[in-house]
Amino acid sequence: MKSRSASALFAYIFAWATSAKKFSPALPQHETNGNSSWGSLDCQRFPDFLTSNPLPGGFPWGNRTGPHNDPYHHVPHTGVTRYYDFVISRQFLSPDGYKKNSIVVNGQFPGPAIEANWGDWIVVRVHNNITGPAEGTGIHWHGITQKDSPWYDGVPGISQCPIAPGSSFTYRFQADVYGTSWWHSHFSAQYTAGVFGPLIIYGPKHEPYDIDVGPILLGDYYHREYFDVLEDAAAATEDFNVYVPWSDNNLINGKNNYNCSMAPENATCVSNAGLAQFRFTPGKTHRLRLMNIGAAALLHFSIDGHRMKVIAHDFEPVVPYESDFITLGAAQRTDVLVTADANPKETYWIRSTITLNCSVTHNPNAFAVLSYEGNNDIQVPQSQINPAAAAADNKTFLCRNDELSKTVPFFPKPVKEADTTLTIEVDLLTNGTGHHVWIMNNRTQRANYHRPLLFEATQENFGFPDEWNVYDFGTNKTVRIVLNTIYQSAHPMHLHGHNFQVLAEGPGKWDGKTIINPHNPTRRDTHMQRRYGHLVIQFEADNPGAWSYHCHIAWHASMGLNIAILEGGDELRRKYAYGPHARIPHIMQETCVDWERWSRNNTVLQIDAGI
Ligand SMILES: *[C@@H]1O[C@H](CO)[C@@H](O)[C@H](O)[C@H]1NC(C)=O
Ligand SMILES: *[C@@H]1O[C@H](CO)[C@@H](O)[C@H](O)[C@H]1NC(C)=O
Ligand SMILES: *[C@@H]1O[C@H](CO)[C@@H](O)[C@H](O)[C@H]1NC(C)=O
Ligand SMILES: *[C@@H]1O[C@H](CO)[C@@H](O)[C@H](O)[C@H]1NC(C)=O
Ligand SMILES: *[C@@H]1O[C@H](CO)[C@@H](O)[C@H](O)[C@H]1NC(C)=O
Ligand SMILES: *[C@@H]1O[C@H](CO)[C@@H](O)[C@H](O)[C@H]1NC(C)=O
Ligand SMILES: *[C@@H]1O[C@H](CO)[C@@H](O)[C@H](O)[C@H]1NC(C)=O
Ligand SMILES: *[C@@H]1O[C@H](CO)[C@@H](O)[C@H](O)[C@H]1NC(C)=O
Ligand SMILES: *[C@@H]1O[C@H](CO)[C@@H](O)[C@H](O)[C@H]1NC(C)=O
Ligand SMILES: *[C@@H]1O[C@H](CO)[C@@H](O)[C@H](O)[C@H]1NC(C)=O
Ligand SMILES: *[C@@H]1O[C@H](CO)[C@@H](O)[C@H](O)[C@H]1NC(C)=O
Ligand SMILES: [Cu+2]
Repeated sequence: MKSRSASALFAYIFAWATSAKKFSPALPQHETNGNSSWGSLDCQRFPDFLTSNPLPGGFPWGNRTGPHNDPYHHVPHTGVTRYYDFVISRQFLSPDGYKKNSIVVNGQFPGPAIEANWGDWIVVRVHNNITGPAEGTGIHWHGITQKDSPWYDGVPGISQCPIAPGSSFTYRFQADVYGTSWWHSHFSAQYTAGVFGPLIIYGPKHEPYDIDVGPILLGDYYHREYFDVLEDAAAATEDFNVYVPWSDNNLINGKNNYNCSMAPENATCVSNAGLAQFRFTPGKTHRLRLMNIGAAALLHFSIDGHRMKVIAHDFEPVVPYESDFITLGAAQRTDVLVTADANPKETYWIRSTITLNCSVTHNPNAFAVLSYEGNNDIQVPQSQINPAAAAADNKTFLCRNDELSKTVPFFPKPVKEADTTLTIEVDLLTNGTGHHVWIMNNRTQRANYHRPLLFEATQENFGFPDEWNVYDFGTNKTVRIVLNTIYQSAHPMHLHGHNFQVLAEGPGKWDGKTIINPHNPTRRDTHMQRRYGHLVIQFEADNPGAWSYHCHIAWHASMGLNIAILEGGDELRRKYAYGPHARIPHIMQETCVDWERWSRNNTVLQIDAGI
């Protein structure tokens, strides 16, 4: 059941769209999404800010507007802690009608939203109940800086040992930035099995709107279990269609339809399982929190008959700009405002489309249905794609983000002189045994689940194995990293513990001098490195810890496209060293003991880089 052309699929969806009238999903919510209400009309409502613990003035950040509400500084101290309980286990679900064994949190696909106000503390108890087979886990809070809590970053082999099956672990960190993000497993490629969900932190607004629609989770989806897909990506094979895995579908809030005659004979599959639905209030301005939670694909988002205004990328507010479509690489987020100014009696397609030039899929097109409040007879939309959105692929065939000159941070920060510059060449290597591995300056990365880098570094162990790919920046304050890729793939590069400035992005190698908007370059925590291109980032090394800088394509990270950054020099060792006055919580060591014990009696199949 391999390749079917995109146009044939489009014809199928079009036929389905025009033949049906009333919008009616074939499967109930609990069969598609388990205990999750995402994508249904009675999904949870999102406030502008959490009022359950009102503070003076209602807003914990008071009247902060203007340059003082830079999300990365002057964090308010609310004294409020938000508690969450996650139980991770396997469960059969049919998000797009195809029944598959998923790994989910609290029986929900996608997982539950974490919500907090800027400055709150977030405490999440995670229980690993993954059985049949059992495996480790670890949860990353994407974009959170984890200042003074680097051990809660959730990366097995770098910041912690995996949480052993049957064990629990409690993460505790401050919501020290605000805006839209997500949490996800960082154990191998486990998040692609369903271990992810939104992370929303309310903060000051720099652009007014009326209604928070909440998260819209977009991304490629695979019918095979993640470990099987991973085996392909890691296989010793010449076949490009094996080591570059094909996704089967593209989902919006955990839903889309699938043509089951494409599925294997023995699959349990229902066509027209159901699409996600959204409601607008006529005349009001809505905030949509778009996020790409997929494994690999770069995609385009648009809404028929509506314009979008971009107000933030990742956790960074931007000077607002209009856009016909939004481009999101894996792990990127964009907040948009949409005014409900179309005919309220009509329904409209919301579209998310995988760019076929950047990744391979059996179905690039995801749809959701938008209707307006007051319309109680929701029909299948007949709307046409906005012409500029239809041309999106032509504009992004290089697999890149919007022009850097267009994405201007709302809180300006000029480029400083870098104290140190690291230049890395990225390439794909077929190694001596015929496996494909990504190399960064000739090294591919592999983490050791038993020896997290953070703990080793605080014990003054410096003889790290080559395969940990460690770069120790010591006490440098301003670090610049230049990536030049000489291969055809594009990479959404994510840095932990920081947001970064994007100094330059373009074809070929960086010339060593070009900087776009040097007085205020783009900032975010994940940015596309285009095919055969360069990406130059710079960050303030103000966060002692061990931080990964990696490609967020799950299969690429698994194939070693990571470096591990050490930051802080003596401060890192002084602050966090083991010993009688250790600031690393004892639970970190216990987690390693549990993992040690479990892995002695059970085989850990680490066929990849581990993160
Ligand atoms: C589904 O796919 C099959 C096989 O590729 C195709 O023959 C059929 O027309 C499609 N179904 C619909 C409803 O388009
Ligand atoms: C916030 O602004 C409101 C209205 O402008 C004002 O009444 C109030 O005193 C201000 N509060 C603080 C803490 O500045
Ligand atoms: C799903 O929700 C039901 C009803 O609230 C509850 O009994 C059940 O335990 C939940 N399932 C999981 C896996 O959390
Ligand atoms: C763990 O998962 C099993 C089935 O996989 C389930 O029966 C059990 O209730 C789960 N435990 C918890 C604490 O959710
Ligand atoms: C369907 O058949 C294939 C090939 O024999 C097998 O690998 C797969 O596990 C089967 N799937 C199910 C759901 O039985
Ligand atoms: C992507 O687009 C470029 C330019 O149109 C083309 O040269 C290249 O072959 C395309 N690659 C893929 C994988 O489609
Ligand atoms: C995309 O570009 C191709 C080649 O230039 C052109 O034929 C096609 O019409 C364009 N598509 C759209 C939707 O603009
Ligand atoms: C090639 O890479 C694979 C996957 O990382 C690894 O298992 C294998 O040992 C490597 N072979 C050589 C010769 O280094
Ligand atoms: C990688 O290794 C090759 C062969 O050993 C060498 O020629 C090349 O200079 C190395 N590249 C880098 C970036 O270190
Ligand atoms: C700065 O970083 C470089 C590596 O890029 C390292 O060699 C150097 O020792 C660091 N300098 C200080 C002062 O830590
Ligand atoms: C590990 O296996 C041994 C031998 O089967 C058994 O005695 C021991 O209790 C097991 N330990 C754990 C932690 O399961
Ligand atoms: Cu990549």
